[in-house]
Amino acid sequence: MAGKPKLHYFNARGRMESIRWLLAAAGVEFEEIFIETPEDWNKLRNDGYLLFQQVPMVEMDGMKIVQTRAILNYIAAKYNLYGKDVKERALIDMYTEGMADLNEMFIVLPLCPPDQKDAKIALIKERTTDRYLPVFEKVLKSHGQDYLVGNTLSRADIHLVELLYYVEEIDPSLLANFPLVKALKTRISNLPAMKKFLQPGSQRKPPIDEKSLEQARKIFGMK
Ligand SMILES: N[C@@H](CCC(=O)N[C@@H](CS)C(=O)NCC(=O)O)C(=O)O
Repeated sequence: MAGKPKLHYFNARGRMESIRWLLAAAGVEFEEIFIETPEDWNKLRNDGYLLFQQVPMVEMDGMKIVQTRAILNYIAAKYNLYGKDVKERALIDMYTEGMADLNEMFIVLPLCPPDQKDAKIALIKERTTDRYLPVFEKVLKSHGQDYLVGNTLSRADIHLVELLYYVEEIDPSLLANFPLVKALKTRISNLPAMKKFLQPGSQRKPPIDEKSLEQARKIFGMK
């Protein structure tokens, strides 16, 4: 029997967090191997396990999968979170790519110089309320169903709800004008697998703190 997937990354959200969310939604237990020192990082690279010398890397089903999107695509396809046909998949891909663009703004925010942080947060807020959430509110309104695509849970729902938690961390009022999106968040958060993941003590990661940021900088030799 295949063992649990092994996730190689830092003990932080970064690019691995969506993978943690998706596995949790699929009810898949996973192990985490944290890169904590430059030595850990060099060993992982020197062992030849990282196709592009980058993480995230997930060991799963006899493969060492890299590239965040490739990992997410594999998990979504394997656990039936990727639509029932190519048309549903196209919708899921469109929604997911939009979400990935917004998520990227959150991922790079901690690396932003302090004097630019307020402007970046303002841009995230504007994009959230003016570009992304109106789309998902409209989609939900257009079909009146409980999930974004095909009236069934897909990765699009999971990625959106993950993002909504980040949006609320910067300003909970940003969801105020999106009642259907808010209801989706509640619905997904109440699914048993998600409920478990949202409990304190799960493998979900908090916002990165200065100490972890410093550690990541050291590992990569960043200034
Ligand atoms: N396109 C890649 C980007 C991965 C990436 O930039 N990973 C960073 C850590 S979050 C990394 O490994 N940086 C080291 C390097 O690029 O040398 C993905 O989505 O997986």
